[in-house]
Amino acid sequence: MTGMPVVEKKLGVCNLCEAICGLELTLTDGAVTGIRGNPDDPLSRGHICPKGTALADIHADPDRLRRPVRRVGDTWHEIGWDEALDLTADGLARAITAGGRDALAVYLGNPNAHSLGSLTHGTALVKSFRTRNKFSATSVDQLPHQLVAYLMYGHQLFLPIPDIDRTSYFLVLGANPMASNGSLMTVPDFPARLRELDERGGRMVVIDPRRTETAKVAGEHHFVRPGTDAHLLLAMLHVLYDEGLTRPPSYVDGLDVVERAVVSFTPELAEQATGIPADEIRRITREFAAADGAAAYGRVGVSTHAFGTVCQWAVQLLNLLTGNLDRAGGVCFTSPAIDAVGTGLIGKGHHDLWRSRVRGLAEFGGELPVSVLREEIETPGDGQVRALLTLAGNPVSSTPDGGALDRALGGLDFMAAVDIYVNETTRHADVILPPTTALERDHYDLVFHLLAVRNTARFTPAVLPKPDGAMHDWEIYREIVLRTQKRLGARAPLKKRIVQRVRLSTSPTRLVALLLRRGGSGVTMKELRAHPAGIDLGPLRAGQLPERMPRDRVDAAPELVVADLERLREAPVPAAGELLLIGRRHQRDCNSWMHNSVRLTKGKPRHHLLMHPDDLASRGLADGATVSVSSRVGDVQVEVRATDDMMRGVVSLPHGYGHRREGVRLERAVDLPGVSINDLTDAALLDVSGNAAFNGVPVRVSALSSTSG
Ligand SMILES: Nc1nc2c(c(=O)[nH]1)N[C@H]1C(S)=C(S)[C@@H](COP(=O)(O)OP(=O)(O)OC[C@H]3O[C@@H](n4cnc5c(=O)[nH]c(N)nc54)[C@H](O)[C@@H]3O)O[C@H]1N2
Ligand SMILES: Nc1nc2c(c(=O)[nH]1)N[C@H]1C(S)=C(S)[C@@H](COP(=O)(O)OP(=O)(O)OC[C@H]3O[C@@H](n4cnc5c(=O)[nH]c(N)nc54)[C@H](O)[C@@H]3O)O[C@H]1N2
Ligand code: SF4
Ligand SMILES: [Mo]
Repeated sequence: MTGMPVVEKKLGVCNLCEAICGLELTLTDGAVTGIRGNPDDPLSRGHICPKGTALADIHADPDRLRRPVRRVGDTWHEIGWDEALDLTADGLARAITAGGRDALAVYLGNPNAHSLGSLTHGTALVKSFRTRNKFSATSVDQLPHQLVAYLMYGHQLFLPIPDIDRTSYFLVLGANPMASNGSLMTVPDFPARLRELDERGGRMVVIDPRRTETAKVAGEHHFVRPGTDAHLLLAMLHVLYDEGLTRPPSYVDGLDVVERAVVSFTPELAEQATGIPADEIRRITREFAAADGAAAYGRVGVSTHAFGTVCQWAVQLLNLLTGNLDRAGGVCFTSPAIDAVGTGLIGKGHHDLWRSRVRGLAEFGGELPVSVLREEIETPGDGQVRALLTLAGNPVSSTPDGGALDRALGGLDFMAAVDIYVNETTRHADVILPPTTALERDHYDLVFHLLAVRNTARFTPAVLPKPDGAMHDWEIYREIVLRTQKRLGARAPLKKRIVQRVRLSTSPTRLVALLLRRGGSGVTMKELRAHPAGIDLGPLRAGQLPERMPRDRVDAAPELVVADLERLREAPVPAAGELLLIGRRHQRDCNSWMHNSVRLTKGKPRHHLLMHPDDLASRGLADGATVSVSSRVGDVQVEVRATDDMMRGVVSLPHGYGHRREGVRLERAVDLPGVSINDLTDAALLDVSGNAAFNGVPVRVSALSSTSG
């Protein structure tokens, strides 16, 4: 049949990172032939990055799973959904029956936060297992933020967001929004907002061991020795008290404790630890305090390090003590159309209700630190993990000492994965259940509106129809719950089971409509459908505290955090010859899983170990050489690139590389050069919250087949 191609335009949304950009897609005869940013989106205002365009590649990728697969030895066989779901339920139920509830571990990966269906149905799935061995990307990411918000404000996600559109002083520690587009700060068009900040006469100051893309466009950048930011932040608090610059609000307890705690953390001590001159620390503090609206913000660089919790606490205090909490141009709380925090949809959190079996690490919000997963699998005894279910996660690539976890997964009795690829982790599964992908499902963002720099709401119906014989993630989750429970014998009363079945069978979209009605913001599903680009609800609101707080008063001095200052005081300085390893993100990488896209991986390679020329020279190494990098737990060989963008004594590798493991079915990715940084990171290096300390890992770099450091 011949004829003119049918060309349509449809609005979509990118779910790859926290920026949640609005998209305009061109479909030609039903296939995606173009993607651009939607200029009418009130939050993203037309912004898009190269990954947004690559959304079409996921959909078209021949390596993406479209039917469930079952592994028999080393070969994969496509099977039907019924068989796959039964296999999964059989395997999970068998493990639970044999070893008890805790014999099953669950890992929820990053994309769960970006899928409406996972958010509405994933919690119910995980809860239904009642296992203590619940893990997620939280403990390799933002756990310190959640713990601090819980301890200080009374809710794990009651987090103030930088009011970047009105601030005049933006202090950024350990974040690279020019590449990442923001995190715990949904800020889709960061470059444009930064330009506006500059035009207002404002200033961005960046603290980072690497002169990053963000540092290069900042008014000021300071190198900092990895893992030492807590010293800088505490010295800033010290200066505030010392120079009488504090003006805290009245609804705060514990400030006397804070004042005493920071006395000994002088700028001079901070200079020794961080490498930033004491006078500079004093100047930055005075300028921050004097600014007409200042916002301090610390992200992955200061969350995933040994003092992540102290850092996030000190960031909160810096804002609070200078009167910038809940202030226009400071940091504010969002007012989303569905307030998942205020309505209790997301629980306030709890801490240390139980501990991990082997190492005795505390849970937070029902999750254990994923750094203990390997030992829980390998250590025999009551409660040993014998089966694993991963939901959109790739912990072999993304958690510390992934190499050891990789080996441990091979020894499980059973593993199932809800995932769209056979990758470093899922290659160990007995069965993989692939859900529909982002373009095929409805979306409303329950998480990232909550964390955005502007209040907006947007509902996006699926761009493409659900293919025949496909299942949405929430439908897969429902089936796993129901089928596993059936095998375990129905213990709950009939009425309860009926309620559960109805709840699990209610679609995410229907739930969003109900939540909107309950939310009282005035925004309805009907209105959202009539305005598919999104509805603007205005700038962040100031002056909402203490009324909106989860509890009456802020606790400025949680015991757990204050006690951790002792460990900071005693933290060792790097040994001679030792370098400190940090991570990095590139605008065209997406954690561990978008490397099968030609569009994102062509061009100049970017997997290198970055190192200062002096550090290369002192080891007799040449720019471009393949070097050996070793840590306490492992070693890798990788090409090195000399750059004075690195601080001396610090080296950097990107995470999410190194796909060359046997059995991975990602044709393009496995050919990509690079190694996994997490073959070097150490599951023993942790923050007090249990969060992984990826940054500041001591390593030695040497010529190949040489032992000198
Ligand atoms: N050294 C070091 N390690 C790090 C970091 C670092 O900075 N340095 N960053 C950490 C951070 S912040 C994070 S969030 C974690 C992320 O690490 P993970 O939580 O493991 O998540 P991803 O690496 O994004 O892997 C996503 C997985 O989901 C699958 N997937 C993609 N889309 C879908 C979908 O729609 N449905 C389903 N079911 N599956 C899907 C992919 O195939 C892949 O297996 O990594 C952490 N690891
Ligand atoms: N393009 C792209 N965007 C992403 C992602 C991606 O993989 N690719 N991942 C998404 C996810 S899951 C997340 S959580 C966010 C993360 O968002 P960001 O936190 O903005 O991301 P990073 O680029 O990891 O920034 C961490 C920075 O900390 C620095 N750093 C390392 N150690 C230290 C230290 O000890 N002190 C200080 N001060 N700095 C340090 C690093 O050099 C780096 O520049 O990005 C999201 N967006
Ligand atoms: S910044 Fe890029 S990856 Fe992130 S939501 Fe926007 S288009 Fe997607
Ligand atoms: Mo993350």
